[in-house]
Amino acid sequence: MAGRAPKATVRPRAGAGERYAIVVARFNEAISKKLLDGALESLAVHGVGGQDAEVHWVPGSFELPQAALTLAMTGRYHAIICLGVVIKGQTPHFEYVSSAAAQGITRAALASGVPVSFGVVTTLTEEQAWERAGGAVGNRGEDAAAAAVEMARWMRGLARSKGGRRPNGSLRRSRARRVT
Ligand code: DLZ
Repeated sequence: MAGRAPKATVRPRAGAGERYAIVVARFNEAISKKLLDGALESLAVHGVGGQDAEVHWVPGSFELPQAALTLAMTGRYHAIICLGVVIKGQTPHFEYVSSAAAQGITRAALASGVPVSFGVVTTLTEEQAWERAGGAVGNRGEDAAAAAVEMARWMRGLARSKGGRRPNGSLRRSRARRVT
């Protein structure tokens, strides 16, 4: 399908020892839950069991960056997955919330050195949001989880190839504590 990444090949125990945190915004909860279902299914496809995926709910997408950065800085996770649904209303709130989420999530990743993926659906209508939460256009939660896994594994590989010993894959200058 256009615009969608090819599915990863599943290797047994591919996700052994990896831990992920999923932060989900409760605003537009019925749709957010579908994104969460997609993210958990994607992690399972990539060999990450349910016990290695911790789910944290926050009030809205505006709160995603702070939660993501806080979780990343614990050093417990190989990547963080952010999920939310921002639907354009009658006020400029849409722009504030969606741009705060996008910029904040970017900053959380760069400040912590831990991959933080962007699974926030931003749409003009509720129908468009449903289409991107397991409907005709796919599931952005699934895509965000796959991106988090890919980045986490790329960073771990890079750390190993450079002789680093950081199990969460973070680079030497990262401010995040180690995964134990
Ligand atoms: C207030 C608000 C509005 C109007 N719209 C959304 C939305 O479409 N999606 C979303 O995730 N959150 C929304 N919020 C809530 C804000 O994200 C935030 O939780 C509140 O402004 C409190 O900080």
